[in-house]
Amino acid sequence: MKIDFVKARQVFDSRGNPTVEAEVKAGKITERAIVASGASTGSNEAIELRDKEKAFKGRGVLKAVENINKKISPKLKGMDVTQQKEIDKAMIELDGTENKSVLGANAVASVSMAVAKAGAKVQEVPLYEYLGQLAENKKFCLPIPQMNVLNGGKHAGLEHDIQERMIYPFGAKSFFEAMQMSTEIYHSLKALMKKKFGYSAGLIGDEGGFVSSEKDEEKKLELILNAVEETGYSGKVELAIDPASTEFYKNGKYFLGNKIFSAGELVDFYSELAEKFNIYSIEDGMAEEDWKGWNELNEALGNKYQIVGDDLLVTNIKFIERAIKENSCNSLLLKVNQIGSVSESIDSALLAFKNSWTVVVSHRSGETEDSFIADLVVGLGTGQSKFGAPARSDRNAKYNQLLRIEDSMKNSVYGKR
Ligand code: 2PG
Ligand code: MG
Repeated sequence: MKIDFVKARQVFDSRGNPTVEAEVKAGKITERAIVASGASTGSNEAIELRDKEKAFKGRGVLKAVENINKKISPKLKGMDVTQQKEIDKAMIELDGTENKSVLGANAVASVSMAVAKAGAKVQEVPLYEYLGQLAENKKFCLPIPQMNVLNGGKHAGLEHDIQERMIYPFGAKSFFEAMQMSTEIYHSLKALMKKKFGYSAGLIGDEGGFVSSEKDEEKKLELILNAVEETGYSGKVELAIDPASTEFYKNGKYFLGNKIFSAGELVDFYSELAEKFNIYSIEDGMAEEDWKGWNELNEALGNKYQIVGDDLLVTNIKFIERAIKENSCNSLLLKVNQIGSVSESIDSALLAFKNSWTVVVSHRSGETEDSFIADLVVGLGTGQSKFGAPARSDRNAKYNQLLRIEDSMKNSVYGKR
C-alpha cells in the first residue's frame, strides 16, 4: 500500500504544551501518532524543533508541522507504507544532520510511529505483532511496570531531589494483577501521605505520582514500602528509582537533598538505599557527562542491580556502544523521541539485547493519549516498562492498552528481567 500523503497538525500534551501529531494516509488507511516531550532531557537527544516565537512562549511546533506537510510528505509519497526502514532512512537522509535538527525529531518521530501503525493495518496484524516483526521478535511479553508513585525533581518543581520513586510489581502473575497491585498501593500511599503531610500531599506531579517536599529521602521511600506492606504485597514488589542526577550535578559534585556527594560517595549512598529499601533498578544514578562515575557505579552495583542509562545513552547506538566498552551500565532506557524514529529505536534495543542488557521502554514526562509505546514494549518483548503512575489518562492510555493486549492473547507472558 502506497503512501498518498502525510498531514500534520499542532496538538497538546499533558503539560499543556504544543506537540506534533502526524497523520499518514495510504489508500483507505489513515493512522495518526502524537509525539511525547521530556523535561529532564539529555543534552545529546535528537532535537525537538520548537518555533521560538512569541506564541506559546516559544514552544509552538508549527515549523515541525510545516516540515512534515511541505518536505516529508512529498518525499514519502508513493513509498510502500510497510517499508518502515526505508521510510525512516528517507526521512533521516532528507534531514541530513546527526540529530535531526533540520526537520525536527518531533516531526520525524511522529511520522515514523504513524507509518508503523499504518503498516500494521495493511498487514492486518496488531501493532505489537507488527513491531515485533520489524525487530524479528516473536516472544511477546507484557512488561513489569516501573510506576512512578512519588514524583520529584523537575517533574514536581523540586531541586536537589530524586526525580522518580517507582514501585516494581515483579511478583504479579499477569499484567492485570500488576495493575491491581499498583493501583491499590497507589491509593494506600495517597492516604499515608495525607495523614503524614496534610491534605496537600495528595497533589500530584507530571507523571501522576504524589509530591512531597520532605527532604529526607529515606522517609519517602519508607512511606512507599509502608503502602506496599499495608496492601499485603510485600515480597512481590520491589522499588526502582530514577534520580535523573544530571539535574543536580555541578562541577564534578552531586547536590542531593542537603548533602554534597562525590561520585564515589553517591555510589555508597545508592548502595545503602538499595539494600535498605529493596530497590532493584537505578536509572541515571550518575550525570550524563560523568562517564567515570557511571563506571564506578556499574562496577560496584551492576552485578546485583539493574543500572539503567537514560540521559547517558539517549537511545543512540553511538552512546550505547561507548557504554558497553566502558562498562557504564547494564540496561537501556528506550525513548522513541530521544533518537527520533522507530527503526533506530529498534536498532538500539537489539544492540542492548545482544550485549545481555535489559531494556526498559519509557514514556516522557510530557505525554499524550497515544499508546504506541504500549505496543512497542510488548512487540520488542523487553519485559519492562516505565510509563508513570497508574493514574491520569496520559499514563493510563498505555496501561489500558496493555490490558487490552493481554486480554487478546491466549497465552500471555508477564515480565522478564
Ligand atoms: C526520565 C523521563 C521520563 P523526561 O527522566 O526518565 O520519566 O523524564 O521525559 O522529563 O526526560
Ligand atoms: Mg530518566
